[in-house]
Amino acid sequence: MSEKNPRVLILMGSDSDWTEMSGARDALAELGIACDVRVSSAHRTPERTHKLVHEAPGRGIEVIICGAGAAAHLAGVVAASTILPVIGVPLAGGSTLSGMDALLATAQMPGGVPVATVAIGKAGAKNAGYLAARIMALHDKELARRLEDFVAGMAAAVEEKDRKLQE
Ligand code: RP5
Repeated sequence: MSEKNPRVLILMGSDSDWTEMSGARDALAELGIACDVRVSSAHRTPERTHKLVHEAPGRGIEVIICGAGAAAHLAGVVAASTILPVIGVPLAGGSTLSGMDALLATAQMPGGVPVATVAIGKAGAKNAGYLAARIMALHDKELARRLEDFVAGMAAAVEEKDRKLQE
């Protein structure tokens, strides 16, 4: 699922992760950011994962989002192989521990190898997309304006809900 001129690489440990991870792509699309979505596992395809990560800067990728469940080492392995910002999404699917295992595996990185870890599951995936946008907006004024509009739109939606409640 590759869009033209992607700025964000979304990696998932398995295609079974897409139900939870699609929110990251949706958030990026909402802000007009192209992404490349790939299935690659830290455990089952370590060489393929390293290749995708090493090729990323040359392809114009600015941020990498990784989603994995259970023994979720994908984000950590990716962060160990690049200096691009890496956002980790712990996933609940495929886990008997509701994603707590993935949360700890993603967040508990050793000093010097950061993974920006978001919430478990769909909410985390959406926020991974918005966080990637905020990182890129630091050097992209047009994107920063779109983010300001998005935030203003959210505030307006809350006010509208309250207005309707008062009717
Ligand atoms: C993890 O194991 C994947 O990210 C997925 O969340 C989980 C189960 O993978 P499948 O067995 O569905 O391929 O590595």
